Amino acid sequence: MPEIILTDVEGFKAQSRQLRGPIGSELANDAPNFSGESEQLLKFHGIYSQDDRDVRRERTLAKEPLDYSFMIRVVIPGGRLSPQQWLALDGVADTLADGSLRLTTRQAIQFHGVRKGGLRPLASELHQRLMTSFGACGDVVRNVVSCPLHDHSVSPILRQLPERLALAFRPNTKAWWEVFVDGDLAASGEYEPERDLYGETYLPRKFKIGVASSTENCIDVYAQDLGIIPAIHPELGPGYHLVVGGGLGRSYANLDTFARLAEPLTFVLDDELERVIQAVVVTYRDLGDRSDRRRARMKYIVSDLGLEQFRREVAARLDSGLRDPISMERLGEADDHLGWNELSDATWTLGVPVLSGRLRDGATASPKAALKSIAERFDVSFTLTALQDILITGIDASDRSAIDAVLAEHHVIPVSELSSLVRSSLACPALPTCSQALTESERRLPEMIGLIETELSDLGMQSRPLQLRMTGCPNGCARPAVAEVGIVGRTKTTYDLYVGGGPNGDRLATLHQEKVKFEDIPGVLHPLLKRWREESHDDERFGEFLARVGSA
Ligand code: SRM
Ligand code: SF4
Repeated sequence: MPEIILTDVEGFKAQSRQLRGPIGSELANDAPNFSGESEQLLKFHGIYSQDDRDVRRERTLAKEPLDYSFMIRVVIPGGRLSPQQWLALDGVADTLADGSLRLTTRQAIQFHGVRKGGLRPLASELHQRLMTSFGACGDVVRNVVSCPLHDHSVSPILRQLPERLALAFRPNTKAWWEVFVDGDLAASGEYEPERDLYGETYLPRKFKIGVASSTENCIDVYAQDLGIIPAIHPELGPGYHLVVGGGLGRSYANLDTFARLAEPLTFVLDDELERVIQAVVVTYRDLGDRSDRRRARMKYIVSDLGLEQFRREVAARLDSGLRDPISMERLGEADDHLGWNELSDATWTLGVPVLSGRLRDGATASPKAALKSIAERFDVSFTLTALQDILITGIDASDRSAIDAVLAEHHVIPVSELSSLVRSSLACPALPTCSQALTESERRLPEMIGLIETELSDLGMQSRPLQLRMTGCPNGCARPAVAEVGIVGRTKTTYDLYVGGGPNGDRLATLHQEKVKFEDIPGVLHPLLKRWREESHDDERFGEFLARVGSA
């Protein structure tokens, strides 16, 4: 057997005293950044070291230090926030970050541009409002995503599931609290043991859980390491389908990496849920590749072993065996939950679109100020969606017109006036913050939308819905691998164009053309769009059409 050489990160975790490492002492020094070891451990605390990539080259040439800052990601199970929490996050964006709140594709919030000196004040703000950034990143169970509109009154169990799972799979370590909130405790030198689920070296990599609706797929449940879909067993009654082995990241540097959709593992009853998920996580902890972080995700175990052998591994870690999966209905197209919706408890929700999830006030509209005013004046809550938008929830019918008026005063465009492309598009942050970006995404999304809309309108197809997702590299953070049109950064000036996924999220898009220049993308799409116009059935979606006829 060849010797397995573990990655450096495995060594950092093992010697970190439950994720403390040198972070505390480096926080106190004057440097604007941290050592490589601390940078890796900081991820577990939801903190990414970044530098402004717009000025990286000129600073390097001038032999000046890079412009370091930090991205902080806040864990928000199911995306649910009280108005007090929203106001605290809104304030932090202005006082400690770059003035924006970045709603993510996993119902979390990111702050960008935070300086080293702001890390502890920011953690204190979160702590005071019962929030944390711990576990938002790192090799642990990540923020649990969930369909935001599991009906309040009909399904309190589903509503509570993200929080319940977040608690069930949270690491024991108090390192975040100790390092960032109450530094004095660090002096005691005593550390709580980590729970067996994680051990001293935690998981091989991140682990993502998502709870879908039973009818539609707004969270992309098949892109999760473990997806949960509410269902009814013909004999046993209500429970959940569990699907495993999804993940969309790929790496050009490792051709053994690929996007993959989750497959059915089993059906579980509600009181079996944590136990079975724990067995899956333990299987991953034991069998995941700790010698190559690019191939360390659970999807590669499922793929390498095959689903049946993976099921046997999970069953061996359960004392009760694993029930066979039952047949599954196809989930419907993702509902973006935007606009006004009445729930069965007679409250209303208003879904407010946020392009690329970047909430900031600008010259033409001030959506951030509008949401702040709504949080201050009305008895409402907030729920972030996995499609980078925000819902105002728990609205009394009598407040509807006043809330519409606040949004109008701040020039927030009503959802009825948005094109389908604007409504459905997602883009990852990419440049200038993301260290892995090969090229632009969020900053050039409006331009790309404009180009494709012109193309659609020239073909007389502006009213046909089309789903667009764009990323600055193949890690796939805006999930382009399951989109109808996925634009994936390849080099500084080119993108790979994927087509044929769709809003049901159950089909991978296929590579249509490699290394296309930004401005050439609409032209490359043109023949496909034209065929769609000429050969599709009535309301056939672009992705369904291409899956039927092929994109060659
Ligand atoms: Fe992601 C890494 C942003 C959802 C796959 N992702 C990153 C980093 C932290 C870059 C880095 O490692 O230095 C990005 C931070 C950029 C910045 O400046 O803010 C980043 N990912 C995001 C967000 C903010 C994109 C967004 O537009 O909202 C999403 C935050 C989610 C959250 O709240 O937790 C985000 N990332 C995703 C998703 C989608 C999902 O989970 O539904 C994926 C694809 C699904 C999957 O995991 O396979 C995804 N991100 C990755 C990967 C590839 C992992 C792999 O399997 O190889 C990386 C690279 C890595 O981890 O080293 C990555
Ligand atoms: Fe960065 Fe790539 Fe993720 Fe975009 S897809 S945020 S460029 S890691």
